[in-house]
Amino acid sequence: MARIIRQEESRIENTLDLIAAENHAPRSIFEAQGSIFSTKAAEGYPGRRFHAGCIHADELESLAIARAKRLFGAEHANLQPHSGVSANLAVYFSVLDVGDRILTMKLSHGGHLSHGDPSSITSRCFNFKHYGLNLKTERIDYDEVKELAHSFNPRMIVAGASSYPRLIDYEKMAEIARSVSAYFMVDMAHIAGLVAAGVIPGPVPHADFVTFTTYKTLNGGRGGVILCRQEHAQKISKTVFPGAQGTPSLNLLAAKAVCFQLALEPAFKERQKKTLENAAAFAAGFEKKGYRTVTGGTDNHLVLVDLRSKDLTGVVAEKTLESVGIIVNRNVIPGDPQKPDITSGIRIGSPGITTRGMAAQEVAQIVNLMDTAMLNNKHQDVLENVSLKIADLCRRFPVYKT
Ligand code: DSN
Repeated sequence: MARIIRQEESRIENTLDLIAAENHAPRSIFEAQGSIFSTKAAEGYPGRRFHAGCIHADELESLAIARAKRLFGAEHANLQPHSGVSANLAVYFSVLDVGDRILTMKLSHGGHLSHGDPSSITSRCFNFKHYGLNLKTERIDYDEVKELAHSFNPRMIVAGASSYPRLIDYEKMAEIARSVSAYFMVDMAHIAGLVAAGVIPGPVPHADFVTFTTYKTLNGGRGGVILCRQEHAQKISKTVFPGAQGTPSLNLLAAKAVCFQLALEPAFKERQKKTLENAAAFAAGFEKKGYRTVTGGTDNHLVLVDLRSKDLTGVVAEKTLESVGIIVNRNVIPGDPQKPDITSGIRIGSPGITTRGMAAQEVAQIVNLMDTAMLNNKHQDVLENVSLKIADLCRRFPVYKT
């Protein structure tokens, strides 16, 4: 295991992470995650535990909750969900009955598996209908959402996406939900860091429930969070524990507390601004080289590049880029004729390289190198040359200084 861990450290230092769902957490996060709190049993909540010896666990969880509420201006926070999917399941089960109708964004247009994709267990518990993007504008079609809301009459409407490069109008979605007496939930996993920093509008004032994970733009470790209005607090608490989970992972809660404190500091806001700037630079760079980007740009941390103008597929691009030290994921684009394991696109995220300290100048260089590698995917000599340049960039911008 020691060898495997060292090799992973080396892979992280020596490759560029452009996966939109990832980031490079500071070592303080790992220290909290690997701390003595890793084994304490603590079923329940602060002051109401089913195990003794929770004096410090209670202090930890209370501090983490206070920081989460302050960071997002939320009335109530539950930090116990082990992951984003667990958080989403807990919200569904807190106020809905099995078989109830939920309206969400479809996975192939940028949604998430746990928003009722047929392959997800969520689809076996509830009756989902999906809204998509307008294929001309590639934006959420709020008129379609409204029409579906009125014909389907859902008990919950969900907004939030894994590969949507634009802002979501939460006010409009909340209004639609209200008009059919549905709960409104937002899954802001991807953009939680941008929202925490206030560099894009957030959903908390508009939604009954907001879920997210802490390891993406927010730059913490793995784990899920639920924010909600006070009126739903008790139902959420009961659904998470004892409903769906036993003892919380206190070490992950400790990491969440560290993550929220770091996100409250001014340097975090600056970095999130740069994350937006770098994503915009990726979009402009690819457009300039004759690639089409979905929606023609981005308002957040990610860019979806349509590779069809270059006769490439996502899978070829992903493998080629990995071979030169650039980590991206293939991604379906709206209306993609290719299957999800091939795809016509790649998704590019700016959080990882921004955390390394890179700016627009480096983004321009990375776009050049990506273009060269993808267009020369059968030319080993070209690929080797690109690899050397990526290795040099990684050396100049280390993830961990020590
Ligand atoms: N939701 C996945 C993604 O966006 O890649 C990761 O959690």
